[in-house]
This record gives sequence, C-alpha cells and structure tokens, in this order.
Amino acid sequence: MKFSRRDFLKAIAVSAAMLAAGCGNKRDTQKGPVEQKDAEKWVKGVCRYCGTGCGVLAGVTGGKIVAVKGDPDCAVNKGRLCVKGILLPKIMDTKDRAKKPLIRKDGKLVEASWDEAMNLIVEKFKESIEKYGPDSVGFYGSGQTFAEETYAMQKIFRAGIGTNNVEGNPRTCMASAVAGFVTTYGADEPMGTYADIEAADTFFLIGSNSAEAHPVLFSRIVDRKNSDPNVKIIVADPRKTRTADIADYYLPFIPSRDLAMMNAMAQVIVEEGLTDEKFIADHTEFMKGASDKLTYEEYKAFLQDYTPEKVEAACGIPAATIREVARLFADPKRNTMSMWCMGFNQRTRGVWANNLVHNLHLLTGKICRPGNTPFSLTGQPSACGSVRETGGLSHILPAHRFVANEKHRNELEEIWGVPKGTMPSKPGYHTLEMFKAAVTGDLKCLWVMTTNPGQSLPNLNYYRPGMEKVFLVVSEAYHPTRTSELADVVLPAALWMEKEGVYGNGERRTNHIAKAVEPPGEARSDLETIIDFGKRMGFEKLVPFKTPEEVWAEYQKCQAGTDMQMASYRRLREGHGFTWPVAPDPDSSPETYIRYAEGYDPYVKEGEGIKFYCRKNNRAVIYARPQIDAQEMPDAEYPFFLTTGRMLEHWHTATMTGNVPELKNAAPEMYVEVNEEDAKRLGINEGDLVNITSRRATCKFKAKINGRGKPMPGLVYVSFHDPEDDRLINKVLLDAFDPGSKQPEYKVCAVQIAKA
Ligand SMILES: Nc1nc2c(c(=O)[nH]1)N[C@H]1C(S)=C(S)[C@@H](COP(=O)(O)OP(=O)(O)OC[C@H]3O[C@@H](n4cnc5c(=O)[nH]c(N)nc54)[C@H](O)[C@@H]3O)O[C@H]1N2
Ligand SMILES: Nc1nc2c(c(=O)[nH]1)N[C@H]1C(S)=C(S)[C@@H](COP(=O)(O)OP(=O)(O)OC[C@H]3O[C@@H](n4cnc5c(=O)[nH]c(N)nc54)[C@H](O)[C@@H]3O)O[C@H]1N2
Ligand code: SF4
Ligand SMILES: [Mo]
Repeated sequence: MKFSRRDFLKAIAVSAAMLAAGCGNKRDTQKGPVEQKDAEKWVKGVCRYCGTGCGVLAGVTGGKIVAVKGDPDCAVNKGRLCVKGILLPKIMDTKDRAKKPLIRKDGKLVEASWDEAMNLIVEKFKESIEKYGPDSVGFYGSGQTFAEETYAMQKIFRAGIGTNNVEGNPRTCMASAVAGFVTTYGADEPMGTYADIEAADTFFLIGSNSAEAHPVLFSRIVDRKNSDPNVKIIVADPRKTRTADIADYYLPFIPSRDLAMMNAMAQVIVEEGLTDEKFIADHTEFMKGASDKLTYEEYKAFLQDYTPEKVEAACGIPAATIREVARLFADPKRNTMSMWCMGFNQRTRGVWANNLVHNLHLLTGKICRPGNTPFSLTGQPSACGSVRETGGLSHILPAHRFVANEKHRNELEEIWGVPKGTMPSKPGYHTLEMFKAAVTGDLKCLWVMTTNPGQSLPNLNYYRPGMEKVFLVVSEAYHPTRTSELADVVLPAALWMEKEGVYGNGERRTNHIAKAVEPPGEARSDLETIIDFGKRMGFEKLVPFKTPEEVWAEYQKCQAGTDMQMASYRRLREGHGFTWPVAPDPDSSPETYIRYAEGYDPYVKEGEGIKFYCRKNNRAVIYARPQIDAQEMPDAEYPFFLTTGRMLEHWHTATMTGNVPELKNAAPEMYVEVNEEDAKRLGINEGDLVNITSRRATCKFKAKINGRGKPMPGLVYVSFHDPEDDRLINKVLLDAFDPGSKQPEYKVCAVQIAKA
C-alpha cells in the first residue's frame, strides 16, 4: 500500500492549523500559521512538548519569541515540526501566566514577595520535619523539568532533608517501561534510536497512537513506508486510531488481553521454528519471576496454553491473523522494530506487557542490529533525561542507581561529600502512595513542580481533598490550574526558553535549550527556586551552584563509570543533541547508535559481539508472563470499557495548548468516542450529551461517532485534556496500579454509558 502525502495529512492533520503547518515536509515547515518574520536572532532549543524531542530554533525580536522553526541540524526532525511545535510562541505571553508569588491568607490566594513565600515554605517544611520526621514532606516533579532541576531537588531531599520522598509524573507514564527494561536487560532505556526507523522493514506498533502523540516520528515511519513497498506495518490497539490508518494489519484486541496475544505470537515463533537458536543460547536465559529460573523446555510448555487457537476468542483476534503477524515479525529476511507507549505502560500488568514484547525480539534475535529493536516511546520531553536518568523517582538515584543498593548510595554520598549513611535506604512513596498520604494526613507538606496532578491523577474525587489538606506548594508557569487552585503557595515559574537547561528525549538524546528571552513579571527559573530553597533550609553545601552548567558538571561526576555517560555542557551547547553513552571522554567521544552491540557501544569490546552488560551474567531474560486481565473489567452493571488518552492538538491538562487559539479552536472541548453499533443500539446520535458513569463518578460529554478514533464495540474513549468539572474524566478512573512499577491503570476501567 502506497501512502500518499494527502493520506498522511489525513492521518495526522486533523485541524486546519496542521494543514497550514504542513507537518511532514521540511520546506513547508518554514511557513505556517505563525508568520515567519525575520527575527533579530535565532536561538537553539528543543520543543517543549513530546518525547520525540524535535530540535527547534526560536526567533527572537524585541525580547520576545516571534517564531519557531525546526532545527535542520537536529537528527530527530531535520527541520520538521508538528503543529504544536510551530505554535509554541503563542504559549509565552498569555494572560494567565503566573507573574507574582501567591500565598493563601484567610482561604484566598494573595500576592506576596518571594521572600515571604520562601520563608513560609521553609518554616512549614522545617516544622513538619521536626515534629513528624523527614518522611512527612515530599516532592512531586515532572518529566518536563530540566535535568539540572530534578537533579538538584532530589539531592536536597535525599542528602539534606533525609527522605526519598522524591517522585514525579513519569510514574504515571514511563514506570512500567523502566521496570520492563530493568527486569529484562538489567538497566533502563532503549538500546536503539530513532535511526532504526529508516532501517526497519516491519513495524509492530502496539498501544501507541504516534500519529497524534509523536507526530514527527510518525512522519518518519510514513516516509520509510513510502520509500519501500516492502515495508509492512502492524498496528495493535483496541481503538482504530489515526496511526492505524497506515496499517497493513490492524489488530483490535480486547483491552488488556494483549498479553495473551503476544504470548500467542511467541508460541507461533517457537512452534514454527522461527527462533534464532544461537542468539537464544548465547545471550538469553528464561525466568518466571525475579528469581525463578526456567528451562527453555519449561518456557515452551508454558506457551502451550497460548496457541493462537486457544486465545483467539479471549483476545478477539482470529488465530490465522495472529499466525500471519507472528511470521511477518519473525521473518529472518526482514528487520523488525516494535514501538509502544501508554497502551502498554498504563496497566496493572504494564511491566509484563513490556517483558512480552522484549521476548519477541529476544526469541528472534531481532535486537541490537540496525532496524531490529524493541523501542519504548517516551511521552514527555524529558521523562528520560530529567527523571529516569537523574534519580527523580522515589526508588532510583542519579545515573541508573537504586535507593535500595547500599553501594550505589555510598557512591553518591562520596561524590556529594556527605558522610556515609546520610541517605535513607528506604525508597520513598510512589505517586499514588504520596497523594494518599496527603489524604490520610501522614504527609504534611508537598511541593509540586511542572505537573498538574489535580487534573492528571486518577480517581480524583479521592485525591483532590488530600491536596487541599496538605501544605501544598505549586511551582507553575500559569495560574489558575486545577492544582494551583488548591495551593497554599504558588511560585511563578519561568517557562521554556526563558531559562537554560537540558532535556533528554526518548532515544537517549541529551539536548540543550538556551535561554532566549526573560521570564515575565517576577517569574524565576525552577532551578533558582530550588537552589534558594536549599540554602534557606541550611543545605548551602549541597547546592553551591550558580548556573545550570555547574549542576551539570557535578551530575557528570555521577555518570562517570556508569552505563550512561553523557556529553559535556560545552558540546551540548554547541551541538544538536548526543545519544549516550558518550564515552570514554564526554568532551570528545562520539555518540552511540546501538547499545550493547560491538562496533557501536564503547563498553562492548572487540570480539564480544552483543553483550547485555548491565546484567551480571550478560544475558537478557525471556519471561513466562501469563495473561492477567485489567483490574476492573466490564460486567452486567458497568458493561463498557473506558480508555483515555490524547489528541494531536492538546498537551495533557491544556494549560499551554488551551492558550493557543488555533489549537483551542480545533478542539475546544473533549468528547466521548462511541462505536457506531453501540450508538445505534443505545439511540445515541452525533453530538448528543452522554453520561459516563463508573463506580467512582459521572462525567458528561458530547458523543462522537466515527470520529478520528473508532473504538471497538463495547469500548468508549475520552481524551483527558479538559479541565472543566463536568468533563474531568479522571474522576471516573480507578486508581489500581501495577504491583511492580506502581504505574496507574489509566487505560482500562468499566463504565455505563447513557444519553444524558
Ligand atoms: N498531542 C499530544 N502528544 C503527546 C502528549 C499529549 O498530551 N498530547 N503527551 C505525551 C505523553 S506524556 C505521552 S505518555 C504520550 C502517550 O502516547 P500514546 O500512548 O501513543 O497515546 P495515548 O492516547 O495515551 O494511548 C495510546 C493508545 O493506547 C490504547 N490502549 C487502550 N487500552 C489498551 C490496552 O489494553 N492495550 C494496549 N496495547 N493499548 C491500549 C488506546 O486506545 C490509545 O490509542 O504522548 C506524548 N505526546
Ligand atoms: N486519564 C488519563 N490521565 C493521565 C494519562 C492518561 O493517559 N489518561 N496520562 C498520564 C501521563 S502519561 C502523564 S505524563 C501525565 C501528565 O500530567 P501532568 O504532568 O499533570 O500534565 P501537564 O499538563 O503536562 O502539567 C505540566 C504543568 O507544568 C506547567 N509548566 C510548564 N512549564 C513549566 C515550567 O517550566 N516550570 C513549572 N514550574 N511549571 C511549568 C504547565 O502549565 C502544567 O500545568 O498525565 C497522566 N494522566
Ligand atoms: S513531534 Fe513532539 S517534539 Fe516534535 S514538534 Fe511535535 S510536539 Fe514537538
Ligand atoms: Mo506521559
């Protein structure tokens, strides 16, 4: 199937704005809805939004960003941008930018000086730590901060205050992918890069709507398909998305039954002799749990429950289709790249779903060679760079270390110049525990930065009262938001390109953002705020930094000798992003295309071939993971599946994109997508108001039938971008989470639907 440029635009360009922006064509990106005025200067940065990590050039005139264009020298996008990227100038000067600190007095948020606000925070934090201990305070950060910011804040909390209550929204996003990589290969983050796209023949896209969530990457997949009629695309998703429009095989499995489907693919691969036996013998081992080893024979016996014929009814995909797709995946003459995102991770069995896709690559040896790779798509612009790598979750430490590992703690204590044993050994609260502790009163003070949990957590009717009860500090670029409205202190934050810092995208690429303009009013960079807080708390020695570069220099000491050595600040400033490891010399060594592979990875010596060196025995694990359904499956009372996700025009809680007229007009309010058959049966017409009710709450949306996404019968879909009370869909969701990764199950719950 040849995919024309028109088809491509149809697939992703759903708004007039997108058509004008001409995503997918380098030349067209130069014009767009933002007039490309000739700017006084062009400053290099990275797009504020998704984990694709497109390089940008911001045009500055008269101290304002007047235009944004794609950085032609950034390997990610080579000049391309999607509509959100092009329209970035419009998020800067909006009427709801936070410009002055606010503190709550007599129930109302009123303006205050920085001094007053910071003194109040320090007083409350100190009082709480003294009375209730260091674990009574917490920090909830984000995959949208800069690396330097999270690094500095986690250091203050762990080595200064003495708590590991340092969490971040990547728990809601990437935690299952992290645990998948760690359990299978011994260390987080992908072995491949986006360059595998141009070398792949078969794409297995599962639980990812990249057409809307990673548009520029999607355009690279489309280009690859157009360049070679041999390229085949498999899209597996219970909702027929814009991404599925380019599929040769579309697999609408029943929500949460993809574990069975992938085991069935593995069964076919083993039964039909499509495995790479030498690779399996040399580089893998088989396991059931973290310590239960299996033999290859026992694994094969496990798969017998998952023949395509046995699972077809349960997962809703015909056995013949599963066989065909498994053969295509395993074809030894083809290169196969898998990509997945939240459809996998936001599940009570998200880690297992990740393990199972790694299995398929390990069984076939389709890994660590160009075009052959299991590739986890990252959501936020710096979930990798600023959280997974810097130690921004309650159980991890900088540079792929773990809180529970004494040697790791000691290494950092030495670098930080604090006595051995300073850092607590107990991991802190994970996200839902942290917000639950606010509800129960165990957590007294909570600092939220660059995230909006008052809208983005699940089961909001339970967690929002906790945010009201706790002493809540919110660092925000805008006010009010659904979180800042609950705050005791709001600190105005400098936004993207009003401050300097580093983002790390989904392909291990570390890239630098220069400061282009001044922040409005009294807004400050979050790093300044963090350093100020550290000093006022009495931890001057921990935060001797004056610039982001100084923070980076210390962070580089934490990276030395680990698997994730990165480029020096000088190179980051001058270059257009480097994929780590950049070793042995961060100031001169080349970047790495493929980890664990001889000839690419500086840590693999000549003659070693492929080496999964982050595991003790250098072997990756093939896991026997059974099908387990989502926690809340439909029943007689709540007969529909509800799934939630994103649309092209909006970013999460829409604090930024809701301010851009072109985006807001293209998608002014969120709606519910209903399958045509269900709509007919229930007498629901396009535009009718529909109540969606779960065991927790009811929301009301206009119905969309045959919209840009078509859910399978029995499934409804809502994007979670709408802050309005009636449409705050996260009230409806349950807060079940994966026992391994602690990531919430945003993707599946049971609801009733009825015409309002
Ligand atoms: N425009 C835009 N782009 C974004 C973002 C944004 O807010 N707006 N956010 C960014 C972030 S942080 C993230 S994490 C990514 C998310 O990117 P994606 O994960 O690609 O997007 P989602 O829409 O959340 O979900 C993807 C798909 O999962 C499917 N799904 C539902 N249930 C299941 C299931 O049981 N199994 C499987 N395998 N799939 C299922 C849904 O039908 C949906 O189509 O997007 C990033 N990019
Ligand atoms: N129903 C449902 N819920 C979900 C998901 C889902 O698929 N379905 N996905 C989950 C996922 S994957 C994610 S990543 C989360 C995202 O959820 P959130 O992180 O809560 O959402 P954002 O809107 O990205 O919040 C970022 C906030 O930071 C502010 N901000 C922007 N720049 C700066 C800055 O430089 N400094 C400061 N201090 N503030 C800044 C923005 O105004 C915004 O309020 O949502 C999760 N929630
Ligand atoms: S694809 Fe993602 S990173 Fe690239 S311009 Fe669009 S939102 Fe920005
Ligand atoms: Mo995310």
